[in-house]
Amino acid sequence: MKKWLFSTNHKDIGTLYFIFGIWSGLVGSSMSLLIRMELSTPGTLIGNDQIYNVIVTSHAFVMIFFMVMPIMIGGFGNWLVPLMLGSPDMAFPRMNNMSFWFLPPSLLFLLFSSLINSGSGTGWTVYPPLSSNLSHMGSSVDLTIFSLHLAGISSILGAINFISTIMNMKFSNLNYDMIPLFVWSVLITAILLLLSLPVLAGAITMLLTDRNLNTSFFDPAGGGDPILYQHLFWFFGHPEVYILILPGFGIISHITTHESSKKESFGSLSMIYAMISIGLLGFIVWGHHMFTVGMDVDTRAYYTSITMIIAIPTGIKIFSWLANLNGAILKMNLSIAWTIGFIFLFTVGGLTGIILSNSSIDIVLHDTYYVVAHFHYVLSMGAVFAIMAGFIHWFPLFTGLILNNFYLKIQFLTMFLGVNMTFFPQHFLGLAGMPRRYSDYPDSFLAWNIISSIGSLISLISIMILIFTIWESFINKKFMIFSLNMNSSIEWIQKTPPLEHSFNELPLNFSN
Ligand code: HAS
Ligand code: CU
Repeated sequence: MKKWLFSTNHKDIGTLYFIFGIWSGLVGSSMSLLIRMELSTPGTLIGNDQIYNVIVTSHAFVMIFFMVMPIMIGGFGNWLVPLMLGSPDMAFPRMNNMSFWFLPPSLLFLLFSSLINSGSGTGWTVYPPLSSNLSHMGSSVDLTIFSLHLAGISSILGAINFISTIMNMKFSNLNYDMIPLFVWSVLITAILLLLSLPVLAGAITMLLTDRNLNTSFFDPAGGGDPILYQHLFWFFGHPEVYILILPGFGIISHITTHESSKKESFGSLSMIYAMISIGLLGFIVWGHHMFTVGMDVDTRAYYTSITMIIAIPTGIKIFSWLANLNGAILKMNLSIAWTIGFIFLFTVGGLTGIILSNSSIDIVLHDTYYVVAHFHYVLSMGAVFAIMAGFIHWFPLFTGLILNNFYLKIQFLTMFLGVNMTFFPQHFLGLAGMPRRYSDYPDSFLAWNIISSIGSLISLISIMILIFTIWESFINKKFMIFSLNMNSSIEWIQKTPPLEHSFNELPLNFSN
């Protein structure tokens, strides 16, 4: 057995997470292309609606639990948090390795669940009664639930590790207000994970016993209530969407500061408070996913108002990033291109979120493509753009190698075109009433769907260029030279003030 597979070193484990996340990203992208192929033609291509829904469900799970979370928290978090804190490793290095190794079997269970019986065509929300044993007999949904249990254990262990590391292993004279923003974002993300995942675990375990042990938590015939499941799911589900974006916020803060050569992030302390507010508010807005269940008008007013309040701390972040960039002479390298792309397109997605938070509007738009457009703007163009920016920014640190700038430029332009062409028309489809999670649609929706599907093919080309660029870098082995000469490394340090403790060791640590 290869030794590094069982390594307890935070960098090795971070690299394992990156490899795993990139591989899952390819799996999830393949599924998304199947979805777009089905929808590029009216009528049916796959020929089986259950299979179509299974693909939609797996696409969401793979992208959320096996691509974005492992790369952002597992990859960037493990690599950078100890370095930025000046600590030798994570607090529990062996548990860190175990967190990673829960994921491959979890992914396998998820993928196997679609190979046995008729698969889980429940959507990532797994609502009963669709997910109960009448509509989904066989063991697919049970296997999906088990997969989520494993992924949940992995994340909870990881969260405990990050919280312990950040609170106990930081440089002794590093106060909390001096901790780099990325580390803060990971700390808040970890707390969100620790508080929300057990609720999901409870909900899916109750579903499991409803399916197999004759309980009736969610079955009115036995005195239960399917709405209870929705409350439990979204008490996890809404914090989860901020789990997916907060580490991205941290990455963007670092890159805007670094690229504009400023001494510190604009409004560093208010950025910390903004992230804390987003984290806290994220726990009390879940009802905006359930406006159509028949809530009374006061409850709707509450969820609408409290949801809109999240625009305030998020606006503080957007405007602080812009202030960070203000007046800077930017060398337009590719990590800043992805960063500016992030700021613009994440804002577009955030604004459609504010529109959806209006309960009366949401009753019309719920379960339409407008929602799909909203969350792909904040995820495919928010989370993924932040990942790309961070990956390009720190690739030389992770590997010692340089990525070819020309290829990266083509890749950025094709991706920017591809994702916007895929998802912008989905706003129109949603407003026209096209529902999500159906494989067929009236002919009047054809034109925008074709444009959307062509956009997805352009994104596919972009992903291929990215893979080629990474391959080319490893093959050509162009090393980044970090000079041991004090002056030049000091210059590097000065451009990245929050990292000064860690980057002192930069030239030496490629191999350990
Ligand atoms: Fe969302 C559904 C509302 C942020 C992800 N969201 C989803 C789903 C996902 C998701 C995955 O209220 C679908 C789940 C499913 O499968 O059913 N979302 C919001 C709001 C915000 C928001 C208000 N979402 C995110 C982030 C995500 C994410 C971040 C992941 C990364 N979302 C909703 C609602 C639904 C929803 C409804 C349910 C829809 C339905 O029917 O199912 C906010 O956090 C966004 C804040 C950001 C901004 C932009 C920057 C702020 C500036 C300040 C000025 C702006 C102001 C607003 C003052 C607002 C620049 C003015 C308003 C104007 C219109 C001009
Ligand atoms: Cu939400």
